Formats: sequence, structure tokens, C-alpha cells
Amino acid sequence: MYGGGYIFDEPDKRQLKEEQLHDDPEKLVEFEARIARGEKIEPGDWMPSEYRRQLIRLIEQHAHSEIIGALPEGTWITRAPGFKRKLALIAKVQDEIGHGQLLYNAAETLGKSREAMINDLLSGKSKYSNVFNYPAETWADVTVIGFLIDAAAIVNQVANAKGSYGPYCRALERICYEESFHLKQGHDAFIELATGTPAQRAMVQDALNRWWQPIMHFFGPPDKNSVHSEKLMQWKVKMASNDDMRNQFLDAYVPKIWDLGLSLPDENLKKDPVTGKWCYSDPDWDLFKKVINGGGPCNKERLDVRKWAEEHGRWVRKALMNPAEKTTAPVA
Ligand code: BYC
Repeated sequence: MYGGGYIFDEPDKRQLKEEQLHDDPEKLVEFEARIARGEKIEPGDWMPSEYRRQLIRLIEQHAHSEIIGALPEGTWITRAPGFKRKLALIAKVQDEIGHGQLLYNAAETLGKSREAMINDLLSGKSKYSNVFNYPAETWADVTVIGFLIDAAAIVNQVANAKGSYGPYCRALERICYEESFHLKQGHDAFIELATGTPAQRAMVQDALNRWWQPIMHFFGPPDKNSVHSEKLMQWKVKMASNDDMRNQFLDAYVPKIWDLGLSLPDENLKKDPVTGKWCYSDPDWDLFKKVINGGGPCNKERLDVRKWAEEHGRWVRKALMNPAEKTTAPVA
């Protein structure tokens, strides 16, 4: 347990039952037939232990990404240019935390407790999206996150909302409505800079140059190196491969960036007129591995902020769980 167990003292109460760890071959055939018919799998239904394990891994990582993802933009709330941008950013950051809640709820239906998930995030056992381990240095970075990272997330989530696990799909549908608003405000702020003064254009170009590689990494390793895609696609958890999602994103958003007269830091980026697929330079996959395994520029800072929040929110959780008990805020 993280930090010697002083954040959450409760053990995971919803351990998987022993019998669920051994898959019955007949049940597996029926389960796969249900998936093939396009049926949704619900929490009480029989499912192979590997399906459960994979879903917990993926949904939990997604939930952590929302919570950690709120941090780079959150630091800009007080510095957002003007009242309108501040209001939109406050609402967006609040939405992202709400997405985390929806996703933790969905993962809990599979038998892992919220406490265990948070502990795994804080101890570094669980991953979260690579993109949130980079600093948001300028206001232009916030516009790139709101426009392009939300766009990338939408490509992934619109596809996977049609997947097989009911609670995850329903959470994704709701999240996509809100992300569409985030994308619109991000696009609007991005256009404002791209069509602004030379200094504003230079600032947004610089942000694009720095964020492009992390965005290419966002969709995961190339299909040939993806560990989980084959099984997840067979079970309709992932509805498109990493490369297909990356290609969909490039198709929809590269023209919008070029239309604004901005460039992307990849001279090989172009659409192949014959295959309709985008060609690009291979992003640095060693760097990707380093970042997702704790070695990015902001991994430590991000987890330190979450640890601080858990520690300083402990008395609030205690008060909520035991309203009759006298609880006081610790003296700072
Ligand atoms: N970052 O076999 P693969 C948002 C890991 S938040 C980190 O292809 P898979 C927002 C992968 O976990 C929304 N790790 O994996 C919030 C695996 O490692 P493990 C973020 C990554 O699962 C606030 C290994 O690499 N979206 O939008 O088949 C503000 C092998 O990869 C990444 C989601 O979280 C990565 N980018 O496919 C603004 C979507 N990519 O677990 C915006 C949910 C790969 O074996 N996740 N890895 O140790 C997914 O859809 C899938 O997990 C992925 C990867 C497509 C990302």
C-alpha cells in the first residue's frame, strides 16, 4: 500500500472470488458468442478472468489519466487570459475530475476498490497517459491540450464507446459529450492565438512543436509492438488499433492545423494518396517507454501533487465516513 498505508488503511474488500480465476471453456464459448452478436457484458455476467483483468487495467489507467490530466491545465486557471477563458477552464478542469469519478465507478464494478486503484496510482504501479507528464509552460500549451489532446481522446473514446463492456461504454458516451465542448473551447482559443499577433503565433507554434511527439505517442505503440491490442480487439474492448486511431486523428486534425498556416515538426508527415493513410516519422518510442514508466519531465511532480491532495483530504474523507465523530482540519 502506498506510503506505508497511511492514505487508505482499508484493504481491498472486493477481492475476486477464487472460482472466477478459472475459466470454464463452455462459458468462454458462450461469452465470445455474445460479444460476436454485439451484446453488452454487464457487471453480474460471467466473464473470463483475463477480460476482467484487462478491463480493470485499461479503465483504471483511463481514470487516472483524467485526474492527473486536470493538473497541467489546472495550474493555468488563475492565469488564463480574461474572465471568459477562466470560466471555461474552470468548467473543463471540473469536468475532467468528474470523468475520473465516472471511470473509477466503472472499474469498481469489476471488483477492484477505489482505494486500491488510488494506491496503485500513487505508488507508481499503475500507468496513466504519457501526455500529462509534460509541463504546460505557456497559455498556448493549454490551447494545444484543449484542442488536440481532447481531440485525440475523442477519437479513442467515440470508437471504444461502442465496445462490449456496458459500464465503460456508458461512461465513455457521457464523457464524449463533455469532451466535445472541451475541444470547441480549445479550438477557439487555439485559433485566437494562431490568427493573433506575431508573438502569439510564435507562442502557439512553439507549443505545437513541443507537444507533437507526445500526441503521436498518445495512441500507444505501433500495432506491431502493441501488447494488448489483439485480445482487446477480439473482445471488443478496443474498437480500433493504435495505428488506426492515430491515422484517424491525423486525418481529421492535421488539415485544420495546416489551414491556419502553422507547421508540424515532422517533414515526413503527409497523406499517401493511394492508401489514404498518413506517413510520418517514427516518434521516439524509447522516450515513450521512459515517460510511461515514471521517467518523464513531470511524473514526480504530478504524483507529488496527488499525494499531497490525498494526505490533506484525509480528514474530509474521515468526516464524511463518520459524521458523528468530531473531526477537525489539521493545522497547516
Ligand atoms: N500512455 O498494448 P498497448 C484526457 C501502455 S484523459 C501511457 O498498445 P493498450 C484528458 C499500455 O498501458 C484520456 N501508457 O496498450 C484528461 C501498456 O502498458 P501495461 C486518456 C500507455 O492498452 C484531462 C503498454 O503501453 N485516454 O483525454 O492495448 C485533460 C503497451 O501498449 C500509452 C485513455 O486513457 C499512453 N499513451 O492500448 C485533457 C484511453 N499507450 O498496461 C484530456 C484509454 C500505451 O501493459 N486507454 N501505453 O503496463 C486506451 O484506450 C489504451 O490503453 C491505449 C493503449 C490505446 C492508450
